[in-house]
Amino acid sequence: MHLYIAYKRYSSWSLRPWLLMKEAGIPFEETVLPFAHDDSLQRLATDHQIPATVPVLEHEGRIIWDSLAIMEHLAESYPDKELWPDNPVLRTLARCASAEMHSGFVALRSEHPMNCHRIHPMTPGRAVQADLDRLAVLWQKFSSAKNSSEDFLCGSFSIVDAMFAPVAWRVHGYQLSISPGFERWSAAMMALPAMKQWADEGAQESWRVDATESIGL
Ligand SMILES: N[C@@H](CCC(=O)N[C@@H](CS)C(=O)NCC(=O)O)C(=O)O
Repeated sequence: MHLYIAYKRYSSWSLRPWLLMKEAGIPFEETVLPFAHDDSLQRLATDHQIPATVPVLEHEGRIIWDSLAIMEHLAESYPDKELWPDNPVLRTLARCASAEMHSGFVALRSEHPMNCHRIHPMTPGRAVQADLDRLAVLWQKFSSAKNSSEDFLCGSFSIVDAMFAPVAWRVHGYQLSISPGFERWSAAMMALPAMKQWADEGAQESWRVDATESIGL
């Protein structure tokens, strides 16, 4: 099992399956492809005739090239890990919210790119505020549906938490405000050993992407 990712400082899509596999205890090897600094991602894409984006998972001779497809593949490959919640109501909600994250929250994702090592408070614009308001509604939906005092969205950590993990870094880095429920979730996420490991390893990287480092200046 081999996961290709990009910068731990910046690559939000890479973080999702990496965090899921670490937290689930699925062993894997990893390679960082710094696509803004060399052509290693382009070469991987050409070799496999896939888009030049990360994450990419290589597993048992198969190539899976999209974050959500990778996490679905892992859920299917490791049923005992319960990567989606067992409860069907929560599972439906988790799938819908994960798909919504995958295709939505465009303003939040584009105006506040993930940067795990920069604190730069910003006032959200109208479109970003609408995304933050939507997150508060989603968190309330999970809170009403789950029967657990645990702070992850479905009680125990699952794919939907991994899907929203970069939002925890964005809210932290740009000092955005969502809701008390979101803050409890975010604190639980930040306390995960794998989130700390990701940030620590990102801090060791020397690559910088100026466009991301200068957001809000
Ligand atoms: N929808 C894709 C998005 C992947 C994506 O956009 N990844 C970014 C890194 S976070 C990327 O590879 N960008 C390459 C580039 O901009 O050249 C997924 O979910 O995997």
